[in-house]
Amino acid sequence: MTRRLLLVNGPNLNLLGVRDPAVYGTSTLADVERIATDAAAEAGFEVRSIQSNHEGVLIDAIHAAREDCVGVIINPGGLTHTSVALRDALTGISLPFAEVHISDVNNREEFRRFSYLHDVAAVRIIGEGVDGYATAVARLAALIP
Ligand code: CA2
Repeated sequence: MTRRLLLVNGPNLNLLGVRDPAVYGTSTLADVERIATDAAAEAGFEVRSIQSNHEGVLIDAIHAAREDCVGVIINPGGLTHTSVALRDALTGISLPFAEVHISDVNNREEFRRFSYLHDVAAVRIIGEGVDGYATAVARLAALIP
């Protein structure tokens, strides 16, 4: 049976490639999902993708991953900096997860420097653009026996 990773993209990431190319580049969410899926296939995994602008929908998808996934790759968008609930969902399912940020959150506004996931993520990839999703998949896959 192919092992599965859940790819989670949070609020506003549906706008990728549509607005703000100077910060986030020109790739779309579909491109991101393909990059992650291809990297996962290289490592022998398949990917289920979800993007939502609603915190509860993201939390439900993370809970469901407990049933049939072996790890999670997540770009929580702005929820990175605000959401204890998302942190609790991710720690609650006891699966290793990778936190991805397309932009260099350490060199933008001060409020983007703090992440509620920073001390519980197995892998953190920051500021590599959309290729960071491939790095995150490879690094996470390497941790999964
Ligand atoms: O750099 C990242 O990947 C972020 O997680 C993206 C979030 C931002 O709130 C985080 O601080 C860093 C924003 C999601 C994308 O928002 C867009 C808005 C307009 C156009 C394209 C994307």
